[in-house]
Amino acid sequence: MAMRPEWLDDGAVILRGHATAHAARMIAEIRRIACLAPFRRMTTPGGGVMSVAMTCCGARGWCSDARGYRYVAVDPRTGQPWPAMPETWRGLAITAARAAGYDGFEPDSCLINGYRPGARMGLHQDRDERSDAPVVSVSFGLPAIFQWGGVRRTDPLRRIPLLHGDVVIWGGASRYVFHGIAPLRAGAHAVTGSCRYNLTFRRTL
Ligand code: MD3
Ligand code: FE
Repeated sequence: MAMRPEWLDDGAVILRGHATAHAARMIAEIRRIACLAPFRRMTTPGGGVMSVAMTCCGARGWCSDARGYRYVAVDPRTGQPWPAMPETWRGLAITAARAAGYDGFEPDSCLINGYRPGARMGLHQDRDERSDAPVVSVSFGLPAIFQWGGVRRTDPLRRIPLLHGDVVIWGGASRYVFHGIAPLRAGAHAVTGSCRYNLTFRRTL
């Protein structure tokens, strides 16, 4: 697989289209995972309901409810452990991290976000992981506008399109930047239909 890393910013690297060849298989695996751990829209501590639907695989999964945000080993919705992370997913995340200069990445969790038209993710930092290892993100389906700020909420935002197959590695100085996803525009994608998926590989401990 050809990899042409583009440096986005300190610590942030994008591999455009790196996952495209794996899309059909990975989307089938997302659907299989969702049979065991269904996509659900979580409640936030503020009492809202997220517009993005989520599920997880791996040793721990992210969850949000009235009590706050945390990683848990058992899916609160099913009472079962999260489905295993497919070995090929883990390999892709480790290889992408290495290409970005992060050797030894050992993801133990993958958060799977499902976006329908209109779904968005407000500006936030990812701070629920105990490790400061990088986060590797993989996008499939409809394009999204990624909003990328700085370490202060009020820092100016850049907008970068994330397209089907794009892989981004966020580490070092980029690990705790504020970021979000603008409301998804309606469309039809050949592989996912009217949907966008984003996978984020994380080290939670
Ligand atoms: C930069 N997901 O799940 S992926 C998230 O497309 C999340 O669903 C978005 O933000 C999505 O937390 C954006 C890009 C991304 C993911 C995690 C990051 C960028 C990041 C963590 C730290 C810094
Ligand atoms: Fe995030």
